[in-house]
Amino acid sequence: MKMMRSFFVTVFFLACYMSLVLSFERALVKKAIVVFNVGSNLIHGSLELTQRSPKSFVSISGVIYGLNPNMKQGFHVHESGDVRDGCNSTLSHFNPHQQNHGSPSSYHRHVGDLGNIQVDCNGTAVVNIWYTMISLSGEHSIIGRAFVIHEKEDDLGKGGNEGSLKTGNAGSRVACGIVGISS
Ligand SMILES: [Cu+2]
Ligand SMILES: [Zn+2]
Repeated sequence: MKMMRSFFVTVFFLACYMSLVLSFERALVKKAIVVFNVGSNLIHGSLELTQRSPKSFVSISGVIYGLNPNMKQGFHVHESGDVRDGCNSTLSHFNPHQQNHGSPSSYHRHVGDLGNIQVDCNGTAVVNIWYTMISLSGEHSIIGRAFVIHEKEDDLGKGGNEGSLKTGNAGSRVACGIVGISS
């Protein structure tokens, strides 16, 4: 009789545990989308973001048109997805750990520092890359924040001046898009 009881108690707790795990799994975002529909009318395109699990890298792929031919242009995740004043109201680079600006491979960097995108001679950037630090869930989640493309090249914090350690001297914000959950 006692054994029966402990068996049912064990089954009950296992079931509770499993449903908890399953609901956690359902809450995870695995696919997101960024449409560059704010800023310059000439720039358009979108990026697909995928992440297998909260600890794995985020892969980003897509094409952006209407950029500056043969240039590198700064590319960041900014803190907010508020575009009421265009890309200017998306606040600064997403920086939950109060670090200086850097490159995607620096130890000291903003979580939102994604470096530059390379633009070809037609003004098109083909993006096919993966990044660590950013995530689609948890503390480093970028859902609801914004991807911003800048006018100029990001110096990755190596410019030797104050601006370099804040923004990478990438100049004005030419286009941006909010990170949304994929349909
Ligand atoms: Cu930026
Ligand atoms: Zn930064």
